[in-house]
Amino acid sequence: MTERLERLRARLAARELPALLVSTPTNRRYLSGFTGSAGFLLITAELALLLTDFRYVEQATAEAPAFHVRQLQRGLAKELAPLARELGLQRLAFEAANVTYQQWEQWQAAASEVGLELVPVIDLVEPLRRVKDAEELASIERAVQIADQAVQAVCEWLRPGVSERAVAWELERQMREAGAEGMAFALIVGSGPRGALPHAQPTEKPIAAGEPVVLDVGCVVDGYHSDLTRTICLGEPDPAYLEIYDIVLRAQHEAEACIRPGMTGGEADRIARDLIAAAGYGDQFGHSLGHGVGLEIHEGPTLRRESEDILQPGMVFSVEPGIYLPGRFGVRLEDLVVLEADGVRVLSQAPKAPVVRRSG
Ligand SMILES: [Mn+2]
Repeated sequence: MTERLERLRARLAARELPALLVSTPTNRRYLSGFTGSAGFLLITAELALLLTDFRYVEQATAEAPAFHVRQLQRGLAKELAPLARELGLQRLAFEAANVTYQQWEQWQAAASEVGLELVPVIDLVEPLRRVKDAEELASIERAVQIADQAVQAVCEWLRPGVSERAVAWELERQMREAGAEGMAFALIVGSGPRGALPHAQPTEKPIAAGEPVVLDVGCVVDGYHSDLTRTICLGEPDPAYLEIYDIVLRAQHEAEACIRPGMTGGEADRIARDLIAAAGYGDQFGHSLGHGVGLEIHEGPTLRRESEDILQPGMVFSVEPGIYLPGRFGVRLEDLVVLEADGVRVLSQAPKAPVVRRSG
């Protein structure tokens, strides 16, 4: 944590910002270790304060040893002016992407009382989070493993006639029982034509034999997320499905084989996109190739057409090409990978097979 704080201070100094108020929960956790749901960090070149309410003082003190914990009695808006006066703050940067308009109005009123200038900033902490350290990677790998095992178990358990919601619940149950502290997002189960909706929420629709099913699952371990998509079919598939599956699989393989450190997210995206376009389905791959995963399910870097994010060793991101045929079906395959010096290492180990055939 101390090292993270020092890297942040270097960024503050480079932008000539004397102090930063951190209000984004994931940034607060990343910088301090504090896992509670409420509180702010106030960081200057010398100070590291964690401001939280009565509920969290003891927890914050234990979890964030690099920070001096202070109890907020009346809420930050009311305590900002005296705090700024006490600390002699003249300029305070705040995270523009994580403040409500109402909060900003209240802070602004308090700041003007004491001549404090509030400076909106974006992407000050987030870039630090892109490259994972060994401990973060271990948590992600555990979350990946739990999702892999759940998908594998559910593929063995699944029978025609089971509803999408029952499948989602079984996936969730498996992951919870394997130690997940939560789901990474509302799990996606889309069967038949519903698989053409990239973010289909599970319904009571029963899954029929021969229908492609998109399963997009993930869980949380130590605050870190996993994200895994497999497309399966019970029983006899439509030949069109197998053809599409093969294109998506080749696009994913190609991207995983060719992504290198130093590429931009846009260049990585293009590897898969060009292959899918050449097969005639460019317009049916309407989302990005991937996204960073960590304390948030979607974070930097972004692997989309126009992304100029430079891919660096230690980054963890998804590689998830898909083709969606409205009214018919969809196919998406998603792995989580970690970028290493010579290319990606694929973390996801759930089998990739277009057809799950039942023997009975
Ligand atoms: Mn994803």
